[in-house]
Amino acid sequence: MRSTGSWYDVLSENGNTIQCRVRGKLRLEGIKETNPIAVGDNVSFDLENGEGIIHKILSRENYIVRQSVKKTGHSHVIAANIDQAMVVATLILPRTSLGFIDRFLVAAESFRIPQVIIFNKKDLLDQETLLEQRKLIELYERIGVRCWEISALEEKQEEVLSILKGKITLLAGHSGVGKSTLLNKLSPSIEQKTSAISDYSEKGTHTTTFAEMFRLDEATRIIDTPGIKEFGLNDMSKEELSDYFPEMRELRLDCKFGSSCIHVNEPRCAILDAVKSGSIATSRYESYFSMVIGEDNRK
Ligand SMILES: Nc1nc2c(ncn2[C@@H]2O[C@H](COP(=O)(O)OP(=O)(O)OP(=O)(O)O)[C@@H](O)[C@H]2O)c(=O)[nH]1
Ligand SMILES: [Mg+2]
Ligand SMILES: [Zn+2]
Repeated sequence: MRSTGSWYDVLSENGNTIQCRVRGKLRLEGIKETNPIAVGDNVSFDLENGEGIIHKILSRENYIVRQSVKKTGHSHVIAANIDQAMVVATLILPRTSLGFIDRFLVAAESFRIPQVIIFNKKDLLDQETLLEQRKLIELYERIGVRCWEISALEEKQEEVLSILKGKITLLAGHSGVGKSTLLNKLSPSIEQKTSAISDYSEKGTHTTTFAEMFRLDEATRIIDTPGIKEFGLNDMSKEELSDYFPEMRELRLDCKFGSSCIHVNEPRCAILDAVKSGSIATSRYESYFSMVIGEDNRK
């Protein structure tokens, strides 16, 4: 359910929360990560004098990683075994870039985790920015991402609750977009700390410092996470990246170079043609391009 350093709060099968530690080395094959156990992981443990000793992490159905602050090639698993991934974005205070949203969507799409975008702080938008937001919603809904515009300051969050019902949802986004504020509105028993955006940088102040899973009801769980700057794209080749852009997935079969086309400057590339004709949004292609040529993604 949560980890604060070397201790883990684990929800046991009979519904109790057990404080657990890891003894010795625990490694999940093939994953280079800074944290061995993430929120959402299923573990098995033994009880010794009232405390749990974790000896095994069960294999993960999926996970979302963020890039480690130090570029060591290591990644930090934000959460594992989720049913849907929800990114909270804001057009102002702070402004979330489309590149950030698209990276998050790709990270989730690579495991076929359904995605939701919550555009928050609607109350702060002027008419022009509201129109810009509506266009974005149209763009993302066209590619199969559910979108909502909300103000987390409002008491009733029925629409958000209906999306969450019965699922384990990861809540992610930059610091200060209102993740914890929203969570507090979803359930009266949740009391996550929130704090104002810094006047100076217009950025959040990293109020939430570790990921934690909360229970809205028996079947509904939501994971609040600390604000992040960038998502990592793990183990992804340049050739497969366009598979995780739903609007490119089918089209790429028509590229002259077939599956080896990375849609950058190849002749008779179906993706480049679609960008030219406007059927693929320029902003989406720009995100794709920066991911495919960026060195940050690959070790
Ligand atoms: N005007 C307005 N302010 C909001 C809204 N949602 C959140 N805020 C404010 O934004 C600030 C940051 O909110 P938090 O909930 O702490 O943000 P967070 O995403 O949890 O940030 P981290 O924990 O640092 O990742 C707080 O001052 C909130 O009151 C909204 O819909 N409208
Ligand atoms: Mg928070
Ligand atoms: Zn191509």
